[in-house]
Amino acid sequence: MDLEAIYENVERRDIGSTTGAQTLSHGRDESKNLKHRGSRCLVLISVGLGLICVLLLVFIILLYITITAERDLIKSYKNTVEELNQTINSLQDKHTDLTQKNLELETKVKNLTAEKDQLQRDFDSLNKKGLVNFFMSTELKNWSDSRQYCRDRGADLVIINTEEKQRFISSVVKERVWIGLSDTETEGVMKWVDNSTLKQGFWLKGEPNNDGNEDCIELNYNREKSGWSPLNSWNDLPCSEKKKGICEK
Ligand SMILES: [Ca+2]
Ligand SMILES: [Ca+2]
Repeated sequence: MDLEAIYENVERRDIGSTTGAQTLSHGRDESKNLKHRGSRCLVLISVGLGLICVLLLVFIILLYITITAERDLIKSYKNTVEELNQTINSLQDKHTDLTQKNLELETKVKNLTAEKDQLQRDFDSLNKKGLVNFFMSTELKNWSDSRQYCRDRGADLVIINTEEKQRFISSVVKERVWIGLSDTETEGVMKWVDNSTLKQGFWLKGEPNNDGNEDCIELNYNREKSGWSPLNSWNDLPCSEKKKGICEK
């Protein structure tokens, strides 16, 4: 081998050695670039996932708020409906009560109308016979003052000398009232205000009993009283007791 060939070989080896080193350095740079790109991708993916998580969280919170608000609204509607139902039920009960009371009142009105009609017939019947000219005093007074009340009005306490009159007055009065009978002059001798003596009495059972000192006569309206009947309703009482009186013109 000559010298020129040797030099040529050496140059080639140098050139080959330099090219290999450059190739190695270039490979290292690319690897670094790849790693760098990978890190960026991971960061971007992480940020993207984080954003998605935040958005999901916001969405869930908004959904929860919406559902809670709707649930409260439904609850409120439900309460309102229940209150309305209670009010309707209460009104229905009141309506039923009022209907019942109305029916009862109608029945009472019918009964009172029938009673009034009957009294009117009795009144007309008595009027035809000249038996009616009664009125009741308006104040509670003792027997003498009640009599004076009647006399001041051109009348006197009533004289009841027939069953028909007794029945009529018993059916009219709604409280205990004085009649024109007493035994103030002589105990046990009953006299009417026209000074005539009693011939037929319509006494309650056990009366007159002059219990203590009872000289003035009342007509007791109380139908619940033992032994009471339209023809058994008189009682003697102390004349100082205060009652209304039945006057007769
Ligand atoms: Ca007496
Ligand atoms: Ca008595």
